[in-house]
Amino acid sequence: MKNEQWWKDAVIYQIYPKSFKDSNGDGIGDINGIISKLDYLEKLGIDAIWLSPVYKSPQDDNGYDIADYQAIDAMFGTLDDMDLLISEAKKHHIRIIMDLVLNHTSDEHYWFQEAKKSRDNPYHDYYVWRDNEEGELPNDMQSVFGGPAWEYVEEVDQYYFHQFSVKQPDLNWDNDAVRHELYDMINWWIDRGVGGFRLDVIDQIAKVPDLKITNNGPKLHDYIRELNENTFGKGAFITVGEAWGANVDNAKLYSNPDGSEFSMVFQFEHIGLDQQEGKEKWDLAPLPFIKLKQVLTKWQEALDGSGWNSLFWDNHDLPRIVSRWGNDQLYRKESAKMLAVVLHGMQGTPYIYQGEELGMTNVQYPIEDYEDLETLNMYHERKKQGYQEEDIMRSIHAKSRDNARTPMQWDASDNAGFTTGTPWLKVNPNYIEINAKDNLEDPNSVFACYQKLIALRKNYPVFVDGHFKLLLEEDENFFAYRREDEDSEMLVIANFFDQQVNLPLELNLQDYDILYQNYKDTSGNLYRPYEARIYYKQK
Ligand code: TEU
Ligand code: CA
Repeated sequence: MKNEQWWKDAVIYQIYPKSFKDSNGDGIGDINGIISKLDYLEKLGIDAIWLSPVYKSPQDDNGYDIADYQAIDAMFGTLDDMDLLISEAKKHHIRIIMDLVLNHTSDEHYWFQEAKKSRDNPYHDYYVWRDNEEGELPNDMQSVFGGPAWEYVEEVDQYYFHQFSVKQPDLNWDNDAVRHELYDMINWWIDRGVGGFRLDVIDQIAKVPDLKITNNGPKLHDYIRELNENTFGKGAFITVGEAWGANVDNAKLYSNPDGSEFSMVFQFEHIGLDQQEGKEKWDLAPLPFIKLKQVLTKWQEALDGSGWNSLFWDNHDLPRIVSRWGNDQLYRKESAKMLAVVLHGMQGTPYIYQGEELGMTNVQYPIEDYEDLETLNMYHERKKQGYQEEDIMRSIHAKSRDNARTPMQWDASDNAGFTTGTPWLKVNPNYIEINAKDNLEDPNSVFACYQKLIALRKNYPVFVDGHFKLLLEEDENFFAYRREDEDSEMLVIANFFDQQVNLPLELNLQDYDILYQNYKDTSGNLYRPYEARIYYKQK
């Protein structure tokens, strides 16, 4: 059971519940909304839903600040609704992957409410505290969302450590009691029938603030193995750790085929390429295309046989890929499909973020329309530092997390069919042209492309086990590679840009079948803007 790796040919769909589908008109997506769209997801062909947090939360960071791990937030529904989602999804052959935020809780969690009362409260040591010495912060560490990573609490005359917002105090993983409370909670979810877990910022749990260590602390892999043994290691669960500090060496530990840690990790090396080196994500730089190919190739080669890759362009923290590395105007559909082909042809488990399968795009709102705390904190900080308004807004339009969080576009009716009320975040005005209903009616839609790619993965083992070889490494236009196993060979060839180009490869095309093409026809070696094809032959 433990070694049953069902997730190797699986495709995962991420739902950001607040923005997926509202069932009761309060403008906020909810669990019943998700249940009402299971048919849609089954049609797409996905195997599991990664559900971003639905636990009880004051929503300072949209649920990544958990006040009770064993309760559902009223705005999303009830525990009964959650149980129903798990069982209804099962009928659609879909498993539910819960999002576990184990690095921190909300400051409104009972543990923290107790912890801050006094130094000898039994929960005090659940968090990371340092004494107040003459009004000085323990050190100059900064939180990910801006400002100091330390916050003073008068009752105990100490500072607590928070890597994220002030309302997200870090849990103290060096305390046995904390770890075992978390294991009990995870087992409680396992008993409810979930299919796996995504582990938020898991590489930051073993922090050592006195040495200014945030991720990859010395005890990290001991803690992960203990977590595994006490919980999901006992069954055939899919587990994916989020690790901004992952490299190919530690990824082999995280995704060790012996099953001692996780199924796989989310690594972000490709995601950080279009920013100025050593600076923040807001400091934009053009995508270095050759480097992108090198980075993805490095991961494909390194983990083949000794680990497992997760494959993604998008998630709830990232801009929409078609607006980022595609062309969301003239070639929106072509480039969305090309990006899907390049990603889904690789070895690993692909993740689709809600709306990606429709070719949904970024938004360009005035600052008043943004909700994300990271975006708003950065705006105010950079204003103070004297940045130009238009430069700040350019960064927000390119990179704000709200690009991914605008409501799902279901149809061309008011509010894109997401809600009958007022949506919590403005709907992208392009929903009239870009929506699920139109996609479903069009056999050449972006949706149809994703559906096809998922089906191919199920039917051609080379998608799962084929070795990866990059072709045309130095070519400035093509992203091309070969996948090969004992019986077959597959070629993925994609023109990554908006110019028509000739493929500089000698191929005996009569030998191959075309499994997928994103234009209606093909014309030999000529590739039109963003044209992508998948060739296949049996040996
Ligand atoms: O994200 C981890 C993380 O480091 C992000 O804050 C990242 O730096 C940022 O989003 C890039 O824009 C996870 C969750 O995915 C994110 O939504 C949470 O806000 C964060 O953890 C805290 O739980
Ligand atoms: Ca609702």
